Formats: sequence, structure tokens, C-alpha cells
Amino acid sequence: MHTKAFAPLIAFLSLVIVVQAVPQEVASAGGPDVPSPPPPPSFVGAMLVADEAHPFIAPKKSDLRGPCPGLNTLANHGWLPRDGVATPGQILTAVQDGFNMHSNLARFTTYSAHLLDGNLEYDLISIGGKTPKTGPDPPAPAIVGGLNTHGTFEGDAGITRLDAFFGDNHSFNPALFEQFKNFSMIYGNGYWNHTVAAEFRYHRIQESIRDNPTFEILGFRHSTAYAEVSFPGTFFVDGRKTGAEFGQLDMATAESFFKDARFPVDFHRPAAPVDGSAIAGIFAARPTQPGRNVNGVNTFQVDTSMGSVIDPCGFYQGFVNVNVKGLYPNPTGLLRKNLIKNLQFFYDTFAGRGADCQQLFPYGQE
Ligand code: HEM
Ligand SMILES: *[C@@H]1O[C@H](CO)[C@@H](O)[C@H](O)[C@H]1NC(C)=O
Ligand SMILES: *[C@@H]1O[C@H](CO)[C@@H](O)[C@H](O)[C@H]1NC(C)=O
Ligand SMILES: CC(=O)N[C@H]1CO[C@H](CO)[C@@H](O)[C@@H]1O
Repeated sequence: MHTKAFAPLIAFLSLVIVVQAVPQEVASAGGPDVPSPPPPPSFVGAMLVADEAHPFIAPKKSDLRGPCPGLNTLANHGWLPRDGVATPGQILTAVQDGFNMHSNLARFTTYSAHLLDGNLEYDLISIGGKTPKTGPDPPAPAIVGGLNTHGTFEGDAGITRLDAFFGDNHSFNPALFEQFKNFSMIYGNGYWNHTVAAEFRYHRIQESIRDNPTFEILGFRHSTAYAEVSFPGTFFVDGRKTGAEFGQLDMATAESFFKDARFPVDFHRPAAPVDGSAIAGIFAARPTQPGRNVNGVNTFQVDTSMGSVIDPCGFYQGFVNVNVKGLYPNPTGLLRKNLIKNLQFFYDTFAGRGADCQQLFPYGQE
């Protein structure tokens, strides 16, 4: 696979496969079952991931990119389909292989995204905007809008992305990145780390309370908001860094991921699978409550009805009963069948988190 002489042939073949991929998936949608998640890889150490088999190629206009610098990077290097449309299985393999994301965190993130933004009948999701490439839509109120869709997975107070209220909610924002650098200077001596993450998370929430009349950070978003600030210090730092350098992200590397969605030259993924264990400490250092501005700017009211980052069973319940059921109040046939499967894959990730959440079956059990 890695032999240079075969590179043109491989490039040609992968082109064929990419071109074929969507019609094949769509054609098979009525038939085979949704596959179970791929198992964790057998080798989980540091590894060169900016390798010859995965060159950076800037996305074409028609390629879909979105709010997640991790997935954008994987697509720009061919760890994910370069057009930005993938199956949950492809995303799981890519985040595990390319960034050493722990299987549990990978499944949690991927299946929650798929349930909110993907096409459950065709088992495809866009990592950016809405596209016909994910197949025909199920009936409204389903959205199937891809990861750019505000208020599903994507939400307010992102790190380098503006709140949807201010316009583009998914592109890199240079002014926010200036703040990112300032906070890294002040709290991290020029590096982003989990101390900076806690301060910046707090700051971005206060900014949105002050400036965004529609600001909302409820249950699931409250969790992802704290999760995403843990990612730069865990995933974007070269896996060969140890000791005092561990978990310290320099600004050139940060810019490469956030702005260009590109692995730095010679980048090695983390040396051990990254789970969500850093998130609780970041929250504890600078906690904020879930809630929203109820009547314009500076009218933030705490609302714990949808759970929070420290109430996983609460947000599991809200996620299923409000978010998913809101999109799929009355599914039938294959859609219902696949909802049941994906909800199961999602629920499975709550086991062993110390939270014994009662499983919900809004669409029955089979
Ligand atoms: C496993 C599948 C993944 C999905 C479905 C996913 C999806 C998303 C989405 C929808 C957002 C936007 C949240 C917002 O509104 O701010 C986001 C943000 C983010 N993701 Fe991912 N992500 C995944 C994996 C990863 C990985 C592996 C990394 C790191 C290597 C990563 C790093 C980030 C970061 C740093 C942000 C914050 C971006 C910003 O606001 O500047 N994600 N992700
Ligand atoms: C960053 O810090 C510099 C120097 O203190 C300041 O002039 C600038 O306004 C700050 N930028 C942001 C976006 O906070
Ligand atoms: C982040 O960097 C600052 C400055 O070097 C340091 O005081 C702090 O302990 C670091 N935090 C973490 C979690 O590494
Ligand atoms: C709710 C909202 O404003 N979403 C926007 C996110 O950004 C895309 C692209 O700029 C817009 O098309 C969406 O309307």
C-alpha cells in the first residue's frame, strides 16, 4: 500500500472508489443492516499520521467542511472521504486511526452527531452543510443538515467559530483565534493547555451572554462545549511530547489545525487513546451552569432541565426525549429500525462512565 511505485494506481483506484461510494451506499439503503461500530484498533500508540498515504490536499469547492477542525483535518488528509460525506463507521475508523480517539468517546460523539445531523436511512452524514449526497431526506421535522446545523450538535460559544446569531457558524474566525492566542499567552505561557481551556471556556460563555440575545447552552451542548475545549490540548499535541511538554499546544500547530485543517509536517497522533477524562477537571476549574438568555442579552437563566456535563443521565434523557424525538416524532419502517440501532450504539457509550443511566426506548426495542 505504501510503495511509491503504486501511488498513481492507488490514487486512481481511490478516485474510482470515491466516485462510486455514494451511489453504492444509496442503492444499498433499503437492504443491509446498519453495521455495528468497528472495534478499537489493535495498535494504539503514537504513530506518524501525516504520512505519505495521507497527503494534505486543500478541499475543492464542492467538498464539504464544517465546524470541527478534527474532522476537517481528517478529510483534508484522506483519512475520511475527501468530499466530507461519510458513514459513522468511516468516522469511527478515521478518528481512532488518525487521532487515537478512544473508542468510547469516538462512538459517543459520532452516534450523537449522526442521530442529530445524519441520514439514518442511508447511513451517511455530512461533516459540513446540507447536501443531497447523504440521500433523500426522511419527512420533516427531520433536518439531516450535516454538522453545520445550528442547534443540533453545533452550538454557541465555540472556540474559533462564531455563534450562529452573528452569521457564519462553522468557518474559522481570525478574531476569535487572536483571543485564543491571547489567553494562551496569559494563562499558558504561550501554549494552550487545560488551564487555558478552562479560562477560555468561561470567557466565551460570558461573551455570548453579553453579546448574543439568542445564546443557549443546554444539556448536550453544555457537555460538548466543555469537551471541545479539552481537545486541543489532548489531540493536537504531537504524541511524542512527554514531560513538561505534554499537553502544551504551541500556536503554530494550533493554527495549522484550526485555520488550515492540516497536520503539521511529521505530526504523530497521541501516544495513548484519548478519552473524555480531562473534561471534568476543566469544568471544575471554571464551572458554569447550563442555561440561556431568555429575553435578550444579559438575561441568562440557569436551566438544568436538559442535564449538563456533570449530569450525564439528565442529558441522555433530554437528548433522547427532546432532541431526537423532536426530529423524529413518528418514524416508521427502516428509519425507525435504524433509529433504534443508533440509539443503542449511543446508549452503549454511557456504560462504565460511573453513570448508571436508565435506557430509554422511545421507538420500541426492535
Ligand atoms: C468523533 C467524531 C466527531 C464529531 C462528530 C465532531 C463534531 C464536532 C462539531 C459538530 C463541532 C462544533 C461544536 C460547536 O458548535 O462548537 C466540533 C467542534 C470541535 N471539534 Fe469535533 N467532532 C468529532 C471529533 C473530533 C476530534 C477527533 C477532534 C480533535 C482531533 C475534534 C476537535 C474539535 C474541536 C477542537 C472543536 C472546537 C472547534 C471550535 O469551536 O473552534 N473533534 N466537533
Ligand atoms: C490581545 O492582546 C493584545 C495585547 O494585550 C491586545 O491589544 C488585543 O486587543 C488582544 N486581542 C484580543 C482579541 O483580545
Ligand atoms: C498551563 O501552563 C501554565 C503556564 O506555564 C501552567 O502554569 C499551568 O500549570 C499549565 N496547565 C496545565 C494543565 O498544564
Ligand atoms: C442558524 C444559522 O444561522 N445557521 C447558519 C450557519 O452557517 C451557515 C453558512 O453560513 C448558514 O447557511 C446557516 O444559516
